[in-house]
Amino acid sequence: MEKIKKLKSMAIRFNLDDGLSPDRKSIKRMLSAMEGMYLDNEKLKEMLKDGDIVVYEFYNMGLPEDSGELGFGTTILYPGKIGEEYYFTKGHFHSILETAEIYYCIKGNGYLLMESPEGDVELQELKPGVSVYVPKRYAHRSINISDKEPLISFFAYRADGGHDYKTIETKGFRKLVVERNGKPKLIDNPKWKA
Ligand code: M6P
Ligand code: ZN
Repeated sequence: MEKIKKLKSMAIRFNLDDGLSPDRKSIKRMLSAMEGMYLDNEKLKEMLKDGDIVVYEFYNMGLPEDSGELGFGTTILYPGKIGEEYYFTKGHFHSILETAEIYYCIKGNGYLLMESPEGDVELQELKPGVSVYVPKRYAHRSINISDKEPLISFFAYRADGGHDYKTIETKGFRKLVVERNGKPKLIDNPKWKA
């Protein structure tokens, strides 16, 4: 009889002010890891000359990646722009496409951009106290539209859902959120490859 591995409960602290946890190490996504994802890649490379930057950081609790578990943690997306494009997370489909995700915004102001393989696009505003449901099948990317505050959200998804970056890395999202006349604007991605 296989010995059932007893899982222990755990209490993890996420600071409401900066979203960081004193109990776990965050995974940092550097600007150098975002090459080719922004419209103005020349600008990105120019910015890198002054040194690499943490664009966002998030947590993985390292729980067993099975359908009965949940992946959860915070994402802290720092303020900034590359050309007219606000900082964003890479964005991904789940490797098990039919798995959803929830976000709960703790601080800042931004958007959650979502798109299905069939081309449906959904945009939801993220601000403190707002929880957003990401339906299964939808790729999702957070976008920080503040010029001074980090966008901090708590998330949870099925632990075996996985992350498929390939599609987004090669094709990008169909839509982008850029700053025009000082305001966020949803535009078609001129570089989107069908
Ligand atoms: C959210 C969640 C995580 C994801 C993180 C970083 O917090 O969806 O699963 O890893 O954002 O985004 P990405 O994986 O697209 O870089
Ligand atoms: Zn996800």
